[in-house]
Amino acid sequence: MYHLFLHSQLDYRRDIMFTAVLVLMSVSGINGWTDTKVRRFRDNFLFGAATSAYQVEGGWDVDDKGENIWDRFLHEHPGVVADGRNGDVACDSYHKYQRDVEMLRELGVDHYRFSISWSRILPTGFSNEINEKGLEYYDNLIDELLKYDIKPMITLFHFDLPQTLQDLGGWANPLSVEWFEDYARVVFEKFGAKVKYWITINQPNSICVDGYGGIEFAPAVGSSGVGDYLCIKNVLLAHAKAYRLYEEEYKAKYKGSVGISLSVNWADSYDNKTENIESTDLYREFTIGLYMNPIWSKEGDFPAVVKKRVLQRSLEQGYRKSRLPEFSSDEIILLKGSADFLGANHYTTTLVKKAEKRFPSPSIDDDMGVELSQRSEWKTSQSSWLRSAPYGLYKMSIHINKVYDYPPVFITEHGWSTMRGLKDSSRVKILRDYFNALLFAIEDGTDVKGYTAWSLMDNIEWTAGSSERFGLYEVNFDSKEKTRKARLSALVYKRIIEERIVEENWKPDNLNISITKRKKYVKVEL
Ligand code: PNW
Repeated sequence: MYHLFLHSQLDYRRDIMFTAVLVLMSVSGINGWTDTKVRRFRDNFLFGAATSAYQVEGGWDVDDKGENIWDRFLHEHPGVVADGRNGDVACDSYHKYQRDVEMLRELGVDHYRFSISWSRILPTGFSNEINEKGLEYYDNLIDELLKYDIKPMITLFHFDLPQTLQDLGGWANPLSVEWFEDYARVVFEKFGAKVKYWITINQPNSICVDGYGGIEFAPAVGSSGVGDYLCIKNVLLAHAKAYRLYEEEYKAKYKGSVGISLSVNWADSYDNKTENIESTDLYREFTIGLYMNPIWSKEGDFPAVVKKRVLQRSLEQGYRKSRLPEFSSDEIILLKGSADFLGANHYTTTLVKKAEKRFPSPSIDDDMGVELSQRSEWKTSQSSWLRSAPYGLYKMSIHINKVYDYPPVFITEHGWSTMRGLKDSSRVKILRDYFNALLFAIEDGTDVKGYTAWSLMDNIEWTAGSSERFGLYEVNFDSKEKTRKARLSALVYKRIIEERIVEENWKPDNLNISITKRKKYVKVEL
């Protein structure tokens, strides 16, 4: 068994056997790993925690903040939120950021990933009017982090577009590319000297597929199979423009790095039938390739199979050209290589089968023609879409290495949802299992710079409100103070950060957490 785990980068057989071992282990419920080697996270591996502006800040209309699409969506449709709780107050981090930084110090993390609310600093959406009070909030937060040697990692856009810009079509309008670049310039100008890790945009697939194609996410446009593709093109170009802006005007001076966070869940074929294996390849191109190919592939552009498929369906449906818009040759060049690292948001794995039924058209579902499921043996969370399959993190990493030639990766999100309660043993198990899979991925050559837990604390889980809790800290939303308390997983995470290894049986004596001195680690060069 143990030769299986010897270091080799491209041993595909090993990859398959590894998967088989993990599947067997997860199916049979065996805990732990079959070899005895202790794998360590190297000293300069960065551990962090993440949140996003709408989900934690609150203060939705204070100090001249402008309205954004999530404010509007949940005010106009309160019924869409599972428990009716929206982001008006959320965790009140707008007023409680010092407590947030205290929690980060308790955990002993190296970095904090948070996002800036565009309409808080540019209330009109444009850079004609800069809200100093909004800037001051982020400046205070950044200074508080730096005071304790915690690196800020800023996401410029995490779903909350200014409503003024949505009124002009939002991400479906090609001018959104310029609007975003202007906004990015304001932020780089103000915070470039203090912040070295930047993420332009979080999860284009959620923004576009759920918000423009579907109606489950703000702005709920519902332009299925058309608006989603327009949005994807513009969001990717907006990312690239912001990347080039930093590269040309700030990089030499500030030496920071800029990436984009993509949803990179894994997808496996339901079984060994050729048609299902082919459908799985296609599904990966639609969910990973569509976003990665323009930036990381040698030839650039959307994946050829996706272009072919959407064109074919579009013509059959009577469109004169493909519903997937084209990139010009200049745009292809602009996008190629426009990231210093891949921000990987990885949560779960799905199984793919060729669809027997037809989907309403036009739609991405119809273009892909696949049916999705998950194994019933995989442990369930509080979110319907989220089951635990740690081997998927390993397989996703190997896939990306093979197809995109070992890009530098930062895990910018990974997490697990529970109900209320401090004894979150399911989250502890998932953390350990996924860390083990990550250590294997690193051993097999994946260039992972760091890991960011989603989330530092319970927050507004979009339309799930506070019914699905992702926090290492529990938040009491009913209290005026929005009191935060460490969960068991917070203590386990702290221990992993300290020891750099995963100890299957470690338990704290109690749930008290306190600030301890952090070791000094070597600076990471991305
Ligand atoms: C991410 N999926 O969304 C978002 O970036 C966060 O804002 C969110 O709170 C967090 O994950 C938890 O949901 C996702 O279906 C939404 O696999 C859906 C999926 C993954 C991530």
